[in-house]
Parts: sequence; structure tokens; C-alpha cells
Amino acid sequence: MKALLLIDVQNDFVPGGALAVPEGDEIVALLNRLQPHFELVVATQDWHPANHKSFAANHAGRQPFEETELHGLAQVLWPAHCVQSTPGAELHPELHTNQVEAIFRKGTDPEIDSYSGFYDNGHRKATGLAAYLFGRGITSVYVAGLAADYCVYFTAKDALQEGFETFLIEDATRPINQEGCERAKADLENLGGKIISSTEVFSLQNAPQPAQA
Ligand code: VGL
Ligand code: ZN
Repeated sequence: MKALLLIDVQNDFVPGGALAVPEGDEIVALLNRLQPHFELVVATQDWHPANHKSFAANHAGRQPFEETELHGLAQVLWPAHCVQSTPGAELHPELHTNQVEAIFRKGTDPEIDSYSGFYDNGHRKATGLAAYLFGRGITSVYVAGLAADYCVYFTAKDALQEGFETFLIEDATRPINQEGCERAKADLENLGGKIISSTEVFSLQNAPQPAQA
């Protein structure tokens, strides 16, 4: 059983948003076409309180994209983004959600960032996504969405660690930083993940068949 994980397809991560991923909006139509090819579709939502410590504005004298340390973990300081219940935190209006059976929110603890859909960055708390997928009989996960070099990458990495056969659909994601994206893909391949293109999904055997004439 295969699941599609739609990672953080939110207004703040597309051009015009607070933490815009270049061309982030260009994947939305593809994500919609991919969904019917899966038995299960799940989404994640970055969902920060306004006082979240990943925001540069919550550290005196610090600027976005500087690096710091947060409770012993390396932390990039981001522009404030995906603040709970703001328009920037909403899923992209063109993303189809009728087939999305569950949405897992992350990044809600102000003291720790949470890139992966499975765990916070310190791996201290699970979101429940792995247990949910196991409960639904999922053995393979296909990861897409934003951003390739952060939340998509860390979600795929945790999926591998949880024992799922893991695929990154490379044309269904976009990175914040291209070099970081190349490193992320190489790392996933080293860990046993597979980097594929959407055409491989469209040619999977159990794709919906057109109605017989
Ligand atoms: C993300 C940085 C901070 C992401 C979320 O969705 O990739 N990146 N928060
Ligand atoms: Zn975030």
C-alpha cells in the first residue's frame, strides 16, 4: 500500500509568502494529478505559534537566515512563517484536498523546530504520522511538497528510519537552496531512498484505469 505525503504546501512557502520557495507554486497542479494514483494521501502543515524560537524576530538582534543554536541543536533563523490560524499557514488554495484523509500539524512547540512530518528536530516527540501510516497498512511512502531541502528531506529521512520504502518525487518538490537540495538527495540515496520523477508514478500498475467503453 502506497501513501503520498504532501509536505507543507502552504501559502507562506510559495512566491508572495513569508518564506517563499522559488517556483513553489509550480508544483501544485502536479500534486493534484498525482493524488489519484495513491491509496492514501496525507498532508502536513507547518503550524507555529507567534513566539516560535525558529523565528529570527524572536531573537534580539538576529536576522533571518542566520544560524544559531536552540537547546543544543543547530537552528536556522527563519522569517516568521506559518503562524497558526493566519492565511500564510493555510494550504495553497489550488491544492485539491478531497482525497487528503489526514493533516498532521508540526512545529507547535515554541522551543523546538520540526522539519519532519514524523518527529521534531530533536526526535523527542512523534507527531503520530508513522503509527497512522502503519495502522493504514502503508509500506511505501512517496514524499512531495515544500521545501525539498528542509521539510521534504527530513520527512523522507524519518520515513526511511521508520522502515518505509521511501521515494522522493523530485519534480513534485522545490528547494529553498539548490545546493542543499543536491546534498539532501544524495543523502537520501545513501540511506536507501529512491529519487524518482512523477512519470514513474503515472506508470505504476495500479493507476486508475479509464472506464471501459
Ligand atoms: C520549512 C523552514 C522552516 C519547510 C518549514 O516546510 O521546508 N522550512 N519551516
Ligand atoms: Zn517552519
